[in-house]
Amino acid sequence: MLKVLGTAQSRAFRVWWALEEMGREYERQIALPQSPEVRTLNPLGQVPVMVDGEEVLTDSLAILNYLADREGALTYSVGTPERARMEARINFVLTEMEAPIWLMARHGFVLPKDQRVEGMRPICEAEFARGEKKFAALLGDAEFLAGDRLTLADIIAGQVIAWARMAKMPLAPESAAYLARMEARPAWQRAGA
Ligand SMILES: N[C@@H](CCC(=O)N[C@@H](CS)C(=O)NCC(=O)O)C(=O)O
Repeated sequence: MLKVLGTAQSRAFRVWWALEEMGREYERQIALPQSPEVRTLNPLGQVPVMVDGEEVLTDSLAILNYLADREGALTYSVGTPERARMEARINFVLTEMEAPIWLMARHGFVLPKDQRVEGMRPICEAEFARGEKKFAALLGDAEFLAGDRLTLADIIAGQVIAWARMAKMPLAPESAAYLARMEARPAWQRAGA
């Protein structure tokens, strides 16, 4: 059976959520970044790590693409404009929304104390707010971020906005409403249970 290592607060959640949406059976192994069991599988020590039989896969986006392409779910066919548009939105979320939150987290609690830089929070909050404005413009009145159904773009955006709320960032109304829609999905709830 597929096994995915990580924690609910980590990027492993997005893989668990996608697997729940796909209705795939899998095993969750709670494992902290840089723990011995993670380092054995991933020299970077990062989660998520997915073990699929003999194969060990790392990086949340690589894992999500692998699963979605294999299952023909939560994505569009390779070589179509819909796929390119979905990937553009994923890249946008990762670079303009996830990156500032992750930078803030790194300097807030991830890095060893002597490597943290003071004063990152206001910079990262402002960058995230800029990203949120663009997110609201991309989303418009749509329910989902890339097309008329849930895709990997939502799987990533949903978790990133949930991280922002966890970090007590003030959410724009559009992001808050979008997050509420994602959190109401039974698969999200199962993934976080
Ligand atoms: N690009 C990677 C980043 C993975 C990553 O940084 N994971 C975090 C947890 S969410 C981690 O393990 N950090 C520990 C470290 O970088 O040492 C992905 O999307 O999976």
